[in-house]
Amino acid sequence: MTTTNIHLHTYFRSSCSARLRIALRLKSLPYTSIPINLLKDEQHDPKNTALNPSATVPTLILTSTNNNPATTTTTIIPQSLAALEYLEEVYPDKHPLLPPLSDPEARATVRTLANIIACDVQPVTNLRILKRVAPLGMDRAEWSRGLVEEGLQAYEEIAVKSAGAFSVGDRVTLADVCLLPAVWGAERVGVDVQGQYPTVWRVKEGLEGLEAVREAHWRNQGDTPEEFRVGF
Ligand SMILES: N[C@@H](CCC(=O)N[C@@H](CS)C(=O)NCC(=O)O)C(=O)O
Repeated sequence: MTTTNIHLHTYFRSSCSARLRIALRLKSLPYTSIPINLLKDEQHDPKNTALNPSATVPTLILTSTNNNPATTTTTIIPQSLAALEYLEEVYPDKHPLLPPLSDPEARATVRTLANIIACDVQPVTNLRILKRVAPLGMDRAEWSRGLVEEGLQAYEEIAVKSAGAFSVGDRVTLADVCLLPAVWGAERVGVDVQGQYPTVWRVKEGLEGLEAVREAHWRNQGDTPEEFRVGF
């Protein structure tokens, strides 16, 4: 019998890490967290960059063994969307996070929404970008706020047509998995999510009611400092 152990390089406040934490919990896949402290620059430590040449989190590591150690295989995925798609392909029946293949339009909508967050918003509001704009006299929160608002506006305009209980229909999808951590980030920089994006807000409220999401919440991680554990 083959056993797979899963490790996740993660930082409690990293939205990209939270995507994986939520997906792993929804799929009931146990994993071990390896904290990488971005504020201590541990993402640039050779122990991290050996696995993640982009010097980021998350990194998903899957080690599969059967009774013969010579056949142990290790899969290392240092990009969150690739890791989410991998989990979907390898564990499609465990809480599917994409609509069925028979509905390519809904699958495209899920990927469109996920990409708004993962390709349009997160890269330009990432820590390494904030470090570069700060010396130019730009306020970090203000920089992020405008970019997050543009992204959530685009998300809202699509989701208002596609949403049921969640962003696309009534099941949690990869779109939601990307959205929720982005909303947590938006709240941190003072975006009025509830007032400006009613569909996004309703979906966020539904997601936060799920046990798997509570377990994956940024306030509820092993590396979350005590002062942020409010409510958990
Ligand atoms: N495209 C990458 C982005 C990863 C990324 O930027 N992660 C952030 C945390 S959400 C990070 O590690 N930032 C560290 C830095 O900017 O130095 C992914 O989706 O995995």
